[in-house]
Amino acid sequence: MVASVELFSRFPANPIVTVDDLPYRANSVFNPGAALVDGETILLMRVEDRRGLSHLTVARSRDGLTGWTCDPEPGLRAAPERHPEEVWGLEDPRLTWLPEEGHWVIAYTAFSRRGPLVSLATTTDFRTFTRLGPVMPPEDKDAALFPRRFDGRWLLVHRPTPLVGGAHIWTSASPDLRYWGDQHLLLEAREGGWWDARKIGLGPPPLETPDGWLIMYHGVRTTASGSLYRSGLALLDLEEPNVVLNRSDDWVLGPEAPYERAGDVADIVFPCGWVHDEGTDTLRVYYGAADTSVAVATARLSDVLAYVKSCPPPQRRRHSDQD
Ligand code: BMA
Repeated sequence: MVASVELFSRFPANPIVTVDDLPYRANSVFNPGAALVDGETILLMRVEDRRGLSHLTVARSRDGLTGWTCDPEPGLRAAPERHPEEVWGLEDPRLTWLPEEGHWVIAYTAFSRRGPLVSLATTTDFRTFTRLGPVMPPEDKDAALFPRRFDGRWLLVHRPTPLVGGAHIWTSASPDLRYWGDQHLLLEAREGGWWDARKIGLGPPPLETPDGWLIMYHGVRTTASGSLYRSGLALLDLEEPNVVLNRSDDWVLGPEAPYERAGDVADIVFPCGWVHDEGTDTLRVYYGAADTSVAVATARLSDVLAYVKSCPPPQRRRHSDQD
């Protein structure tokens, strides 16, 4: 199914946060997680310092589009003396509010000597943070938690990278956010010429809608001049989120604007957060542009759902679901 018009509109004043908006010197700011806290939109942004290592810094805005103020100091910085897995920094946070626990969970990439892995931390106010520690061994990234339990267990979406066979999106379940099992292959990268061949990863956390869990994921296409990062959509069953109902064949957001096409890493859009404004039915997707700045695109959630529901069910390449 092809959407007749572009679903997402770029905010005209993009990029909304650049390195010049930070109150301290850094190289770049990108790939933010997003949260709505007391009506204020919070971005937890990946900031790459002038060593090349990343930490996470908070920006706040009343309307989620303009008037961003960045905190004077990093919110969450690597602590390699206590957490050796963070030796090369913290990257790409995704934020999920857990009503049952009364706090946010941040799933982020800790860049260890053995490669990137998934770590969790919690916060209530985005001022103080508590680490839960690593939950997946390397190489594994692009993780986010569902906001509630299924059959008594939390569910984490993540993207391990095996030596062979491409990098696909999996889920793992846990009774306590600490011990994880029951791994399930959720969504496969396609093959050959597809925009999402060989390597995909979750974007923002799954969004609960009456039609199912909406997910946005990035797909990577390797070309002679580098990688192209674009994003597509899928819909998961509301009560059995390991069941994929629909998947877009087309990407819905790809590098087009100058700030997405040129930067530290060219031709990257990398969404890590979104906020749904129920009053206006507006979905705001926050993404890193060219690994250099933060941008936002908006859509009507009802249009996005109508589109994804018109997409076909996913095709499995193989019939055994764990190979
Ligand atoms: C991925 C991650 C992202 C980055 C993207 C494009 O593997 O490292 O943080 O935005 O590559 O460089």
